[in-house]
Parts: sequence; structure tokens; C-alpha cells
Amino acid sequence: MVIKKVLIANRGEIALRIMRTCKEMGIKTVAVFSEADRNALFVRYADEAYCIGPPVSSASYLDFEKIIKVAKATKADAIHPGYGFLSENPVFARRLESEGITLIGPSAEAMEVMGSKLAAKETAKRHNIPLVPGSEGAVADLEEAKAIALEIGFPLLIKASAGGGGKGMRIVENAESIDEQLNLAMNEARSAFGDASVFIERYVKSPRHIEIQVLADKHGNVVHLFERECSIQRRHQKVVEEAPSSVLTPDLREAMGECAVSISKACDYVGAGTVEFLLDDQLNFFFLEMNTRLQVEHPVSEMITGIDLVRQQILVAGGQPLAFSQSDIKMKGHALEVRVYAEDPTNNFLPDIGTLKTYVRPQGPGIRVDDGFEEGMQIPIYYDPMIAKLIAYANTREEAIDRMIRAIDEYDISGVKTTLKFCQFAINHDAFRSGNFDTHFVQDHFSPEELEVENKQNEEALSAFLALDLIRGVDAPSAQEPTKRSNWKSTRNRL
Ligand code: MV4
Repeated sequence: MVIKKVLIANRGEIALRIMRTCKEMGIKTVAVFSEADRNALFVRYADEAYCIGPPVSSASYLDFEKIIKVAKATKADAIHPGYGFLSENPVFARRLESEGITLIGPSAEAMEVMGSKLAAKETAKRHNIPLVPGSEGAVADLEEAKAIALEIGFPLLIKASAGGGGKGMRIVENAESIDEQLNLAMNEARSAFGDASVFIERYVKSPRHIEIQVLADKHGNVVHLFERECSIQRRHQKVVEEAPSSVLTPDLREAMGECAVSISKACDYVGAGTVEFLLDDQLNFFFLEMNTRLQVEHPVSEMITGIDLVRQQILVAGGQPLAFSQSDIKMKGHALEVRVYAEDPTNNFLPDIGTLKTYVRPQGPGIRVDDGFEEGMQIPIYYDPMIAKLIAYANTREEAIDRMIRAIDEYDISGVKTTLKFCQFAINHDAFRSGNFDTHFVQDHFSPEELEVENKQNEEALSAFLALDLIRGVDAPSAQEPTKRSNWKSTRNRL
């Protein structure tokens, strides 16, 4: 089947990102949008665009009856769901199958298996993929939980089978609290997910979060595109992602890659997917879960492999076999991504939505900005407050970090508070630079004062330079430089 027209069932930067590849492939695009996104860039970029309802997601981006109606009316061959919204919804996938519309993604069955953490772990176990020691399947009652605890020791972790991304997790420190925690976890799981099944794992103390990008076609070919390191996160919200990881050896990379390919084959996976692992401080890895969608941080994998993941998703959805094998895929250089949010890092990351009064993107060598906004636009309150993904690519990790720091300096956003300085703090930290960090990085190293102190230091440095100006006279060439630098942002619009 040749895909000639794609409906993008998403919004913002990812809708635009998908449309750009469609355009390169000569594929027509259909946007669907809510009333809050009337003026969005992705709506203007599409060949056709249809309003599908009010801002609240349940009445627009999640309302698949409306979306399918538009797909039929516009004769779209396929739907790309992006990430979030309908992207991992097996009910939607099944509906599209019965409507004869191609989903750019895996089958409903693959989504179902991986949507259940227990089913996913069972699949992994059958294929000898390492798992964190813990219960086999759901824990039935307190007696069983206690028996497992006796075996694996404390602290342990109770997780909801229907959870994921940290939702429904509880740490149990000692035998006395296991009763209470188990009850809370099961009740929470029942009310949040409609499924009370929970399982137990040993708590891995200082883990790194490493995920492997996979790509599978409809002919049983599966390859991996190496790893992404996503340990720098705050409350399960990723802050910095990079590829490759600074701690993986070639052997470890190959072993994890093979496990990722094997679990993908086990669920007859099709398309782009991500297999998540925990890596402990002894470099043991354990399968966590599989995400059956294109991920937010996919650009770092694209940068180091030169492979356009959206193009590959579309090709395999159309039935084409992958045009390359594992040995053809090489990684080169280093890529970093930071997520720029409209949040105030000095005020507990409170969303700070409003109008982008100034919005000037960084440019230059090795910089990619995936966003969906322009100066003067309003960031809607109804959705995730991510403004942009800033990606830096260079030959080495050090150069990529320096390049990212430069790009963050160039990024000029006013009207809303952003996490840019927080991201800069993170990647410039000794622990990050040295590669010696884990998922507790933000908790261990960040406090709002870090940003306030930095602001103050900048002010002090500026006053010192200004004082120098006075002493030397403003015409002195050595005194010109810092004054110019400090004025860079305020004068740029006039340059
Ligand atoms: C764990 C863990 C430690 N031990 N499992 C959080 C998200 C979900 N995908 C799995 N998560 C974790 N599972 C065991 N047995 C620590 C985490 C975890 C984490 C994992 C990846 C990235 C960030 C994290 C932050 C806190 C906890």
C-alpha cells in the first residue's frame, strides 16, 4: 500500500514534526485541531485542517469518532497519532483496523500486551530478558507479598500493572509498613486504572534510565537504533535526554539492543518503539516496560544515526520492508535534547502559561529546534506546557554540552517563565559533565537557589565590568566586549 495522505491526530511540535517529513515524502497532510489551536503553526502547515471541537482533549484530540470522520471525509490513507493522546490506545487501533484506515504504529495486540506491565514482564521473562527480582505476576494477598519481601529484602517497590511512567508506584521500607502500602497501592490502582493488580520488585537504589529505540517492519525485520539516556528527570518528567549514554560499553549496548529486538519480535511489533531499562550501579540492566509510540525524545536517536524515524514509521506502515539491517546502522557523534517548558523553576515548576512576548530561537551549527510556536502566540492552558525541544548535536559529548549551553544563551523567550536556565544548570553541573549521575540527579543537586545564585553572580559580574568601563573609559576596546555581551539580547532586535 502506498500512503499518499496522512491525518495527524495530534497537535503542537510533534504534529508539525510529522508533517515536515510527510512533505519531504510527497505525502499530503490533514490536521485536526481544537478551538484552542486555531492559529497554531501545525494547522497552517497542513494541506487541509479541520476543527474537531472544544479545547478540552476529551472533546477533541481524544475523540476518535470525530477524527475517523475527518479521515474518511478527506480520504486519508493513514493516521499518525504522535505521542500522548490516542497513540497507545488499543481500542482506537482496533477501530482503525475495522475502518480500513492504516495506523502508523503497532497493532492493537502489541499495545495491549505492553500496556499491561505484568503481561510485558511475562513476555520478557519468556525470552530470557533480565528483570528486576520480584513477584512472578500479580501479588494476590499480604501473605504472598510478605513471602516475596522475605526473599528479596527491603526496600521494595509496589507497582501497578496498569501504571507506567512512575504512576502507582510505592516504596516499602520495612516489613511493618507492607500491609498498609499494599492496601493503598491496590486501592489506588483500582481507582486510577480500573485494575487493582500490583506486583513487587526489589527497589533499585541508584538506577539510570536507559531506553533502546527499535524499528520493526511488517515482515519480521527488527533493528535497534542504540540507546537514549534519560536519567535526568524531575518527577518522572524528562528534562535532558542524550544519545549515546556515557556509561554503556559496546558490549552492553549490543546486549541491551538484542534484548530490545527480542521483546519487539515477541509481540510482533511494527513501527517505532522504545524499550525501557533500568541500569544499576554495577551496570546490570533490567527490562522495565515498552512504549509503543514515537517518543518525545526521538530526535537524539535521529541525530546520531541519520535516520528519520517518522519516515521509517510511514514506510513500514505502508508495508515496505526496512531498507537496512542492523549492521548498516552506525552511530556517530553525540546529541543532547532539553525540554523547554513554560514553567517557573524557582517556584516549584508551576506552569506559567501566557503569551510569548519575545520568541527568538537559537540557530547555528548543530542546533535543531522542534517547536510549534511563534512570537505573539499564546500557550494554551489545556495541554502540556512544553514550548520546544532544543537539540544539540556535535562530534563529542563535551562539544554537544558546550553547544547546548551556547544555544540556551541565544534562546530569547519573554512573556512566560521557562525551564531554560534549569536545563542549563543541569547540563553544566559537574555530575552531568562527568557522567556520574542517576535518576536522583535533580533531587540530589538542584535547589531553586542554584538559579537565583547564578542570576546574582551574573549581576555582580556585570557591575564589575561596568566599573571597569568607568575606570578605563568606555572607548577602551577591552571594556567594550563585556558591555556588548550583556546587551546582546536587548539589542538583538535592532541589529
Ligand atoms: C524502578 C525504580 C527502582 N527500582 N523499579 C519509574 C518510572 C517507571 N517506568 C519505573 N520507574 C522506576 N522503577 C525498581 N525496581 C526506579 C524507578 C524510577 C525511575 C525510573 C526511570 C526514570 C526515572 C525514575 C525516577 C524515579 C524512580
